[in-house]
Amino acid sequence: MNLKERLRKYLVMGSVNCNRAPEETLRAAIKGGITAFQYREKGEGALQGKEKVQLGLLLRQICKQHDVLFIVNDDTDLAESLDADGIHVGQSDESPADLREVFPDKIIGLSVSSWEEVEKSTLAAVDYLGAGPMFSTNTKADAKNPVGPEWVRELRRKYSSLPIVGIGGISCGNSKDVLSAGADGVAVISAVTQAADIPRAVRQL
Ligand code: TZP
Ligand code: MG
Repeated sequence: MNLKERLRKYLVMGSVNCNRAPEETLRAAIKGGITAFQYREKGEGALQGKEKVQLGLLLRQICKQHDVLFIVNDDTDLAESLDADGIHVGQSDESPADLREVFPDKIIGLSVSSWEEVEKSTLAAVDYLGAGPMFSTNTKADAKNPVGPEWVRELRRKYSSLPIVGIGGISCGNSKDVLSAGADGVAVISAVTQAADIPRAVRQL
């Protein structure tokens, strides 16, 4: 599978997003067919220090067993110690150019929500873009305003071959709008973590 295919169904989560054990949520999502996972241990009540690493090791191991791509949000030390396949950063995190120096071989993902953000980023150091928020979301407290699938369409027009995933407020009902705008995949938190039937939700994305 190439990177675009591996980003088709991308679950993002940490312990605070789960209403059951995170490893059970991840296993159920894998059963449904996720292709990528991002460990994003963030927000109020998030695990810290050793506990954050412990849970990361467990989730990392599960992804390895099932050949699911394992990406770490933001934290370079954690990406290193979990032997992650990649790291995902936002606009106020370490820059992709600096990350590329430290991680010549890891996948680097960058969130972008406007042309201004694209222009100030070194896209040559980026393997895929996270475009969003697509729709309104309650999951991320400091989420920017929704930019809609039109943002994916604009990015795709300019970057014909760069892998792009939509993120933010994506559900089983609206994921097709993101994909038909040109995204290679959809990244979701609540559509999967809060689903009554997780494998079914993943199949419908
Ligand atoms: N980045 C932009 S929106 C968002 C992140 C991490 C939250 C996505 O969560 P949900 O529940 O899929 O809207
Ligand atoms: Mg960040």
